[in-house]
Amino acid sequence: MDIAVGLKAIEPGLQDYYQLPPETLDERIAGVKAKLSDRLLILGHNYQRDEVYKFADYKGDSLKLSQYAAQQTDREYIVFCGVKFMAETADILTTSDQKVILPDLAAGCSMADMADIENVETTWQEITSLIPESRITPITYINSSADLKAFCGEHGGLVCTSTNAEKIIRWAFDRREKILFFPDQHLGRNTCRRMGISLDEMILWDPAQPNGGNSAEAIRKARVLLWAGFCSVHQMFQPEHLAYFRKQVPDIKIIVHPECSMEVADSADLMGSTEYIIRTITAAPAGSRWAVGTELNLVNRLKRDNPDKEVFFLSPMVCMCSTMFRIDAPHLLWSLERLESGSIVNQIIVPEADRYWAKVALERMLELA
Ligand code: CIZ
Ligand code: SF4
Repeated sequence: MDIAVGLKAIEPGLQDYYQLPPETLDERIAGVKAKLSDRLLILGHNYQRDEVYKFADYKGDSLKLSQYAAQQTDREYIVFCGVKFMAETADILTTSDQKVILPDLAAGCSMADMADIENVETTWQEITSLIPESRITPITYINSSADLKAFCGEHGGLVCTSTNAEKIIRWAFDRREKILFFPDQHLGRNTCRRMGISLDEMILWDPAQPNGGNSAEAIRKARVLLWAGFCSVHQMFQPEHLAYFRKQVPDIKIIVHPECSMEVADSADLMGSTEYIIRTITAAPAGSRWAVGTELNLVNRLKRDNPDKEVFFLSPMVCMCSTMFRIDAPHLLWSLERLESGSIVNQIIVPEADRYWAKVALERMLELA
């Protein structure tokens, strides 16, 4: 915590909030929420720390949160306890009078940063010099910046989340025979394999190399072009961790997120988004045993909420998303009290140039979801 305090002292006035005891932070957050009442909506992603998650009016994965944000046309302020691409999505889907606030602007996503518009445009030129654009659909995981969503919208593509990736990929294959999937290779590969697409129909696209490191023939032949991005949190889960639980815990069921590697996903019993993981464990019979491969805050919450089951974290390492972790009670209170005093801090505004097509890409997804 002390390291975090040191890093966070840069915002004017924020440092004082780190001197407050947890009870005071709680009381004051609850106080501002009561005062701003219906003008305010706090959204909380499943990976958030409990100290802020407990104040969220609505909780869930990025799909649920974006659908909900789109319906709340009467809330003036939407404070997003999550990461930047989620706040951008909320800004795109809400009206121009509504303000979306990210309590700490450093809450990004290292996976989202693995694809940027210059690289994606270069990639697209390389691909479409070999294949007509009418034969390939760009799909971006929601974990991506707004300009990449706009790119997909403009080129006949769309957004997906871990909850709906299969549906979205099916939609794309109904229209065109190939997909370019970014930034997460694992979600793309794991989902396509479950749809019966074999590994030899997929190529990995390394944007640092000409033609992604592939021959022209391989590009012409592939059905699925997977951007070489990954989540550093989920890639920490290893097949040995699954082997350990299978050996040590009788009747263990292993459930993992599709951002895990193919080797991990293949050895697991079940794979799905955070909402799927929560639903599955909540509905599981008392006494059942689960090892879960996703972000640690969520797994700890599952343990607490399911005392009649045994829930284990799948790795001996601490697989915590350090950017999700940045939204803490001092930042939440700081941004709320600024709002209360009439000044908006850390507003997320998607540039007009990206807004239209990013919204098209998101709405295509939301219609299918
Ligand atoms: O879609 C999301 O919210 C993320 C990033 C993970 C998940 O599976 O919920
Ligand atoms: Fe990004 Fe991974 Fe963190 Fe999710 S867990 S926000 S993909 S870095």
